[in-house]
Amino acid sequence: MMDLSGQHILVIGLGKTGTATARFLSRQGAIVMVTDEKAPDQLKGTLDQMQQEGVNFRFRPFAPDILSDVDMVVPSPGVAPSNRMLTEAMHRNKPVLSELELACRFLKPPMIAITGTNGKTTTTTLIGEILATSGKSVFVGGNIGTPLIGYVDGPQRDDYVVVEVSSFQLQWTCDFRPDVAILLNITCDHVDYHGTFADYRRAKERIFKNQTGQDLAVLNADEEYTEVLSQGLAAKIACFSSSRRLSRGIFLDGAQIVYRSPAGETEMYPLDMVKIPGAHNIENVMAAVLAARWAGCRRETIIQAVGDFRGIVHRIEYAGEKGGVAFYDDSKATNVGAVLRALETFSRPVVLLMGGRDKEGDFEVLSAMIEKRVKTLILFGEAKERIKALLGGVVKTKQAATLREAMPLAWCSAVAGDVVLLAPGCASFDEFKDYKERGDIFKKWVGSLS
Ligand code: UMA
Repeated sequence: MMDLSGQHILVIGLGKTGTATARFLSRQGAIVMVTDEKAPDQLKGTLDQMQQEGVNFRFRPFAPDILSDVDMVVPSPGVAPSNRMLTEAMHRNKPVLSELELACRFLKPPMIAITGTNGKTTTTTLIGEILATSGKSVFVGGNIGTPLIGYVDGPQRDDYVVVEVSSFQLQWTCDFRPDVAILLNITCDHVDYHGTFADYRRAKERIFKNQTGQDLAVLNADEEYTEVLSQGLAAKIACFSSSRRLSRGIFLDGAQIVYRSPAGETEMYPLDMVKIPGAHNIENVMAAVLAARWAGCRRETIIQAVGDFRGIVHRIEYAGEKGGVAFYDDSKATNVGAVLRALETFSRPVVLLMGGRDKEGDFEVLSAMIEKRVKTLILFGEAKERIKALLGGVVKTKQAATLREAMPLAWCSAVAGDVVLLAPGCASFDEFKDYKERGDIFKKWVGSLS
């Protein structure tokens, strides 16, 4: 454990992570400074709340000269590595630690960490459900909602912690070492933040960096990077595959999911226990089963918990039906890989709502799938012109300024038997607070139709 008392620590960003970090650091006796791009009057509610809670901190303006007084910097995940405060901190050789890194130095229970471009939230939640069904007490958090630093600030009495970790949180880790680390998949995302796809990928792969032979690394055998990556890992490796049989690990074989333990024993799980739609969800379930078996959960309990699991809100969520048209909310599809997965889920013609704030996604990757599944593409938001330039020639395309204006266009373009799918492939911030608000607006609109 690290002694933080008397250390001058700067927390950048006062969202969920920054406030939880400041609270923790203050209790540890650190001299806490906080800063945010926003002006103090915009943060008034947050600052008042922290004061009421007795957090001992000082607010400093967002300017590099405040770095001269600090021993360490803890950036919020949303602060990109190219941010001038962070480049200046690096320039001055100030240690930069993510909240995740700080938290893991104080964490007591064994940790299962999940990353990947898509499926993190589903897999994290499902592992939590399986462990709980098995009678184990568990904290589920991280990128999914409650930062890990908030957890280590408490009594830490659980048997396990299951954390969804993002590339943003992994970026500034050095000693972070999960007992089980799961990397579900990597496709293009967050290039605007990391700079390049290679940097994004390197950040994700940091999840395995400090693991030893006592730990477990869970990898997707169907990803081309897996073979090379696994050669460099110190951890025990367990793979999952939905396309081929494996001698160890877990794979899909017809109507069965087959698990082969490290000792070579075989266990069967019926595929129809999986109630959440889409081929990608079978992969998420397989990864979850590997983690659950590692934690000693029994096969029968796993089957029960997977069978009871109905998925995540805003993740290919059924939103209603009107005149034979089915509506699905996949507002959580904020990158191209997620849109691909959503489209793969449907065999019916799709009217696809796409757009929002561009994250420099490689939209052209969608071309073949859009040609195959989509009858009309409805584009909206800041990204609409770029998506139109890349995909407009593939299928019939319509445009609207905002999602709110695009939704009626989608309804007019659909006939009985079609699916209207909101899978924006972009961030929501040009029109909404977050993807949740975007999905809620969509579902409310669907509700108003029927
Ligand atoms: N800020 C700055 N400068 C910047 C960026 C942000 O001052 O350059 C300030 C903002 O003005 C704001 C605060 O920082 O006041 C917000 O910090 P933040 O964006 O890091 O958000 P948090 O509220 O701390 O939420 C973060 C995660 N957000 C991001 O990674 C962008 C949440 O994941 C996570 O649930 C939460 O910590 C708890 O762990 C959200 C997310 O979108 C869901 N994650 C990405 C994803 O899943 O794709 C990675």
